Amino acid sequence: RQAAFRTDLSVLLDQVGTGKESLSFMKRRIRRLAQQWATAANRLDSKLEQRWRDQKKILVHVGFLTEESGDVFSPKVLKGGPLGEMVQWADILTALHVLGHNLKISMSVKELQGFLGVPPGRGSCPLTGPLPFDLIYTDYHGLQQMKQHMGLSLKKHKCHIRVIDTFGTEPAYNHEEYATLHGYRTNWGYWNLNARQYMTMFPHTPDNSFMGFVSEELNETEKRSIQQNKVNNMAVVYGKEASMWKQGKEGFLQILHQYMEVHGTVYYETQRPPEVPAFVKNHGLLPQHELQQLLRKAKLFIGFGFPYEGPAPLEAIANGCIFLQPKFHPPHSSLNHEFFRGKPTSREVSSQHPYAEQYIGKPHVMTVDYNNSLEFDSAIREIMRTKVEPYLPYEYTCEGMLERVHAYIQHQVSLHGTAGGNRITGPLFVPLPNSTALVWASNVTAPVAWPPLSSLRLLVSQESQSCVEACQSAGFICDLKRPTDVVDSEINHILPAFSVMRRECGLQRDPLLFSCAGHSPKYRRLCPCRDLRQGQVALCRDCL
Ligand code: U2F
Repeated sequence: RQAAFRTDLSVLLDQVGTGKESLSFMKRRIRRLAQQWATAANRLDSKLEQRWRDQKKILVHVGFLTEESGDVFSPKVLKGGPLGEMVQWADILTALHVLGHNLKISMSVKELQGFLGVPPGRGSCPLTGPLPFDLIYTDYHGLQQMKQHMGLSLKKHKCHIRVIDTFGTEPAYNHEEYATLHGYRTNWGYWNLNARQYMTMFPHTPDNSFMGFVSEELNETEKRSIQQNKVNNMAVVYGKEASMWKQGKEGFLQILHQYMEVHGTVYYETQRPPEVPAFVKNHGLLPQHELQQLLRKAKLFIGFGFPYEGPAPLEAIANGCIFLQPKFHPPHSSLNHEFFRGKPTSREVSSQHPYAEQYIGKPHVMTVDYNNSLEFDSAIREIMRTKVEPYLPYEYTCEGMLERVHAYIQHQVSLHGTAGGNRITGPLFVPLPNSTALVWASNVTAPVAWPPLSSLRLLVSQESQSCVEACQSAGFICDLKRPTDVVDSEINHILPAFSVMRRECGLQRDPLLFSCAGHSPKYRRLCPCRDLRQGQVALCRDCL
């Protein structure tokens, strides 16, 4: 069946259910953004020019909100706890509904069993018949629950699963045997999925798919009125929980206070949290739409280093604030920071919000060393002098998210670990030049090609450089998932690469180990990169 765009969200709102603060939060968000989604649906509809879109049967099983996983998030919704995940799930549900798919939503193991056709009370009895869904969106908690309740058949149906995974999973952690042998085993990884099946909150690593979420887009009238009503000396602090204000913040808060009126939205029950200095005007935790109003007036949104990689900075920038954040030197990662420890990635987080730093940057984002009070002081003065317009990258608009999710659903059809997808044969790599250079693929065949091979560029990294960096520095994005011919027997997530000492090329023989992220001083990586759409990094130019 052909999928038809939907602009009425009432069926979706009923499906989400009631009885928990998390669900109420998600429904308030869905209602508030309904008009934006409808406009975006109409725009994408005409952009796609009647193209055929398959209607898919989709199950969304939100594992972290199930009682069976402990649901630690719901009780904290009104108390300053994490909301980023709920923002994202609300938007995923809306995108799937608006795109016109046949959606079932499960928030408990019982509902999951019901939808999968596993008889209740026979928990470990595997699903025997065919999978009644084309796609299942879940998270790591949900994956675990599905393993328990689908037993062996999970293996068979694995390619239909998409895992919403905030911070991402790198191939070396995902590959069970490799992770176990080489010290990459964590609580979360080792599911042996295709790394594209993990869908992240920001485009962290091209090894995974970027799912994202949305932020409100302003029309021209709203933009003008915001710019007229900006209060040049008003700052809002990023941090809704008192613990985010703890320790070592006094120095730069004092400097900030010399120039600006400081506002906060810190949750409190009866008394002002002692961590929040008296000069801060604390509004308490605000409903999302009231936070947007506050951000419309403020000139500066200032991060203290935590939470990492949340939605709020994008909302602030979209409402015309400048986002000031600390640079992390050395970068934070699972190797040196408690928060990331055990997460299946060794990605180096260079600041509180690397996406804001690397994809948006000045004048909307300033990333400075907070330990250097001169640098901090001059940043504040620069912010007060700088005029900025509200800005929202296309990939975080409703239309951008719909476009991306549409492309994934229609094109990412056979995501399984072993070969398939694009097959590249023949001499791919010409002799290595001393400097990084583009090398064109020749003798290429591609039975199934998405992204199309026209978007492919080959590139050689420097020693120690990953393919993420090598492709990025040439204005491309890494797209390392194309099985190449085997000439090497070593198992290593750095391959394909050129060994500097041995002066020889090694290609990757295990499709699950293709990793944009891998790097080593002993190797120069061979990096398939692809072109990208302006403001939509997940898609190549000819990918729609
Ligand atoms: C991130 O989670 P957080 O929930 O801490 O992320 P934030 O950027 O603070 O914001 C989430 C939403 O909270 C809303 C705001 C954002 O959309 O509009 N909000 C609000 O409604 N009222 C307020 O007073 C203040 C904010 C990240 F998203 C998670 O993935 C991480 O687990 C977490 C820890 O790094 O950080």
